Amino acid sequence: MEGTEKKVALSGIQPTGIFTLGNYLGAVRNWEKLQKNYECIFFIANLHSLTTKRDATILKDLTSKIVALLIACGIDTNKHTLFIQSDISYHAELSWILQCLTQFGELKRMTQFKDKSQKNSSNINAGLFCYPVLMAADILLYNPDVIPIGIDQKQHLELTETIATRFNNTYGKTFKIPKGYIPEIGAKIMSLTDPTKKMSKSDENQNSFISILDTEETILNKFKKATTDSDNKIIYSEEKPGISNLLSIFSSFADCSVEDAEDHFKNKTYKDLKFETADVVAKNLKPVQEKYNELLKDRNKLKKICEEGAEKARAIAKKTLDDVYEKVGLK
Ligand code: AQP
Repeated sequence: MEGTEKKVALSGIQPTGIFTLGNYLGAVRNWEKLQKNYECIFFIANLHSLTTKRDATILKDLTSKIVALLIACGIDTNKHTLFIQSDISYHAELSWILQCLTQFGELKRMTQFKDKSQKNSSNINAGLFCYPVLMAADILLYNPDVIPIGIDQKQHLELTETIATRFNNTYGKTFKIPKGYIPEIGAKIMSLTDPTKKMSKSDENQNSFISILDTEETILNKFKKATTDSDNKIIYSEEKPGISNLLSIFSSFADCSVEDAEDHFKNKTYKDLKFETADVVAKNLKPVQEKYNELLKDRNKLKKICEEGAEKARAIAKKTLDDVYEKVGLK
């Protein structure tokens, strides 16, 4: 019935590694919650992951592992759409058209491009530079209402808004201007070893992140080694990035506010904070890990789920791209 349709939420994750607590708290956990009130479209952004050098077999393997992990984290593929980006060639096609509407200077300003080229100075490729335009295409193909993201993607989403507005102004109203949905807590989980940097799944230092599949023992060991500071006050403050990060993680999993977490640790030590955070993280991840191990036993089924998802998504994307082709004069 017209007017009663659910709004659409869309988000993606790169298969660059088993995802971390950062990806989970900043994105995936919110995806799970959004399913109640939105029609959701989720995808594995495997085209994006080619911006860094990788082994084809590993990429393929990680892609199905991420599918299993998302389902284990509560993505309901019976009700919502999950697909693999490269199964729909329209993403790359729209990306090209949008690149022709994006300025070099706009892409040069992207902080993620600057960070990633600094981290990987021997492979600053054009794909890495144009990544935000492919992201704009990923979004605009589906005209979603809301995009759940971590703070690190905010600048890219703003660029999507700019490109969409420019396209609409040039060729007539085509794209809905998407809105970001950034969680209050967990929007930016920081590295455990350097809490001034965000936690990333492709960080070479394994101790800097908690992987969703880490064992209880590994989780505890990583938290034990987490960088803190030299006083002993458990408070959330910009001057205490390590402690603030642990408090964010604790409160996200203990389902309380950061203030409640500060109160809980008022007369306790850094050691208590580390041990209790490790404990609540491990307890919450255990059921996800069990479900993941079960799901991974049937990779054909995972493949079928993604094929069905791609079929649904392709129909929406085709409609948008046909409209775009007509508007720009390609059809
Ligand atoms: N540390 C983080 N805190 C909160 N949210 C985060 N996200 C990523 N890191 C954090 C959010 O996770 C979603 C999926 O991210 P992605 O895999 O598509 O790309 P990314 O942002 O580049 O994530 P990584 O882990 O840092 O990957 P690599 O190491 O491959 O570059 C996004 O919504 C993101 O905001």
